Amino acid sequence: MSEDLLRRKFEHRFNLLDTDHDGYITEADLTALGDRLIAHLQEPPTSPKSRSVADSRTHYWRCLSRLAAPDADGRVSKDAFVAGLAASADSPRVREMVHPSIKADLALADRDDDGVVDIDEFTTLYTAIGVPTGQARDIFRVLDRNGDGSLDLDEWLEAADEFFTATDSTAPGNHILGRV
Ligand SMILES: [Ca+2]
Ligand SMILES: [Ca+2]
Ligand SMILES: [Ca+2]
Repeated sequence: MSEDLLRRKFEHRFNLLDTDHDGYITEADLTALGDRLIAHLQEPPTSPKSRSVADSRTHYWRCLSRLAAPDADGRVSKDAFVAGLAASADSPRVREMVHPSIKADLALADRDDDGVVDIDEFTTLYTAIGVPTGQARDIFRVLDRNGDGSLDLDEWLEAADEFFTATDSTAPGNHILGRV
C-alpha cells in the first residue's frame, strides 16, 4: 500500500514537471516551468529572484539526470523517474535536488518580501503551475502546520521532504502538489 502511495506521488510529480506533456522530462521542461512562474508573477526576467528560479531549475535537471538515467536523447521517462526517486528516497540526493527550487520559489512568491508566503501569495504561485485556486488554498492550510497564516521555509521544506519520502497516507506533505 505504502509503495503505491509513493508511486502515485512520484507519477503526479512527473506529470507536473512534464511541461509539454510529451511523456518525458527534459531540461527544456524545467526551463519552461521556471519561465512560466516568472512570467505569471510578473517578475522581471533578469532580477535576482528570476535568476534564482532559473538557476534552481538547471540544478534540478543536473541532479535529476544523475538520479534517473536519461535516455540517449536526454529525456527522462516516467518509469526512469519513478525508479530513480524510489532508489534515492533514503539518501540526501532528493533533498539536494529539490530544496534550491523551493527556496527560489518561496522568494519569488513572497511579493512583499517579509520572508514568508501568505495564502494569497501562495495561491498566485500555485495557479502558475496549474493548481486550481480552491485547491491551492486547501494545500496552504495543510502545509501551514503552526496555523499562523503564513508558510515559512522550514514548513515548505518539511512538506517537500514528506512528499518524496512519506509512506504514511496522513502526512500533510503528501498534498504539497495537490491531491494524489
Ligand atoms: Ca516533456
Ligand atoms: Ca510575504
Ligand atoms: Ca506557518
